Amino acid sequence: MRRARVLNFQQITMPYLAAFVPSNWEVIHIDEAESPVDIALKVDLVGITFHTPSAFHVYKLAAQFRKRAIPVVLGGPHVTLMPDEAQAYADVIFVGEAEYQWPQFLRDFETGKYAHRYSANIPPTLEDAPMARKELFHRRDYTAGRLFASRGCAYGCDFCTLAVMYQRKVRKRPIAAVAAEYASFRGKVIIFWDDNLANDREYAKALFRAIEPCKKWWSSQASIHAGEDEEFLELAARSGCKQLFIGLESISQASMNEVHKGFNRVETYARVIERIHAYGIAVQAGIVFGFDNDMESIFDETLDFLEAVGVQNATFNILTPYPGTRLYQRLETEGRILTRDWSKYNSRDDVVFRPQNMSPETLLEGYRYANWRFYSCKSIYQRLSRSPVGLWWTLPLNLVYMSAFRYYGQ
Ligand code: B12
Repeated sequence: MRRARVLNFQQITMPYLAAFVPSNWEVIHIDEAESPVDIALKVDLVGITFHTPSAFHVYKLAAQFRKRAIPVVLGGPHVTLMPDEAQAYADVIFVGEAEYQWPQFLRDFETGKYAHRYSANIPPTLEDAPMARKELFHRRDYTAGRLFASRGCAYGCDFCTLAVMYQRKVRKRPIAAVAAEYASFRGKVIIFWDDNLANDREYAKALFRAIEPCKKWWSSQASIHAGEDEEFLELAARSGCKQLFIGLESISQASMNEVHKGFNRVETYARVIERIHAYGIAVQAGIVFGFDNDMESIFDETLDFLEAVGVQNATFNILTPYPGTRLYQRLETEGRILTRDWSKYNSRDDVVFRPQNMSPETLLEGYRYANWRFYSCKSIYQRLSRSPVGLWWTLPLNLVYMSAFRYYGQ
């Protein structure tokens, strides 16, 4: 289940998997962030994708369908990370990427004989990746343009599940196919659900040239390397890039080194952000609190920095040791995992491990304080006057977040 937030993002996993389903099958797509699941649905097969925080909820949902003898197929990040656990709650599980095995399973299902586990031993090429089926999007006007060009990340940071899920193998779709999907959305605002669009900057530059004529606006996640390449930024800006989500993670170099993300050089952050702004691109900083090297002062230090450089948006997270990651293994060995209630692995409302230099309560309070301070009138004024890039949309968005944090606690 995805809790509805201020910005309710279009889910593409199931509309994408639906594109592999034979045309004589009828597909119903329910996104729980939009509407509840009717467990009395008359269907032959149920497929569910989910992240770790939704695991227990999904297991209960699966049980309700299975009670009615409807087979349930589970896949997605949590299943890939915890296959043996998920297997107990499903008729079939998909471990890893499904491009090769999903069509095979659908054929097997039609014959009535199928395996209980399909594992992606070879990472799929994505050469023939189809477009997600838009008629299954919850925004039927297709203004919510969401797609991916590449998959995977070349880096192996301890806290990130990607290195485990994709073994650091970056794959790319053909540029013409991505550009065609990009152009096919009626709306103007597009998000690339890529893990790191700066993985292969030459590929990204060719993509930017191909999508420029569409005159749409887009945003994506990218590592800090995006801001070190002037040509990347220039072509990105020309093709309509309005914001880059940059995984800064921490303003403490010791913290970055500790989790093997030492390629983030804290002393370059201000310069990189300034350079991205110079191309008219806003920065959304991804920040994580709770590393072993974080002291209680980290919250104010981080906010002082974000305000001084004029970052337009930020996503704060509480460090969360997702199962399967090196971080999880280390904290488990050190006896510091406080709970295995996956619903608490949400990075926002709960601290699931014992931090080194503060109590779990201080970490949670510090995280809340960061959101509260970042989305306060004073901070918004300070940041957006320091760097008024895209003020016409960054200001309203900041105000929406401000009211959300104040009135809805999001
Ligand atoms: C888009 C996205 C989101 C979106 C939308 C989520 C969605 N379901 O569409 C939003 C912003 C809501 C989101 C939220 C969160 N996300 Co997220 N998200 C992503 C992202 C960037 C892309 C997912 C995507 O659409 N990929 C494209 C589709 C086509 O690929 P796919 O989903 O991987 O599916 C493939 C296979 O996994 C498989 N498959 C998947 N599901 C199923 C189901 C069946 C039945 C079958 C057969 C196959 C199958 O088949 C597909 C084709 O190969 C991924 C990174 C990634 N590469 O996965 C992170 C990622 C999945 N998210 C992550 C995290 C941590 C979160 C949050 C906890 C963050 C937070 N602090 O709030 C929340 C959790 C939300 C919740 N309550 O569940 C982690 C996963 C951690 C985990 N253990 O679950 C990832 C891997 C990012 C990372 N760097 O670690 N996320």
